[in-house]
Amino acid sequence: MTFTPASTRRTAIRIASAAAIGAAAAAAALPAAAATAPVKTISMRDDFFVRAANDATITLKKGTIVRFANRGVENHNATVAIGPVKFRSGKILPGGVYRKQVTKTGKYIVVCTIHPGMQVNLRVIK
Ligand SMILES: [Cu+2]
Repeated sequence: MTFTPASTRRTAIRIASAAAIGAAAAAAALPAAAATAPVKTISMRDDFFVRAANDATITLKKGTIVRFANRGVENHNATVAIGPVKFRSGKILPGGVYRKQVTKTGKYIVVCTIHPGMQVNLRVIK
């Protein structure tokens, strides 16, 4: 299949439009109050949650939107094993992101149920 320069241009415009629509849909999915909320990205690799070596617990302010970003090549998930609010991401594909706004203070132990030992501890403070 060959592309003329004109069809290549159209394709590029379509892709840009789809990206804009996707971003708008993602923004609409979050509550209005979340628009100004702080965001903390926690990367997931094969097979661990990325955190500073000397930081056993990641401390977050209540209201923070946590982005669990799968930067590995395997599927992962973020599931609260122990915590004041239970949430489970479901399968996060490589390159995928799961967002969760933490609205209750306390200690959360978040695991990936696919990989035993894959865990991150969160402390949510006022
Ligand atoms: Cu995993």
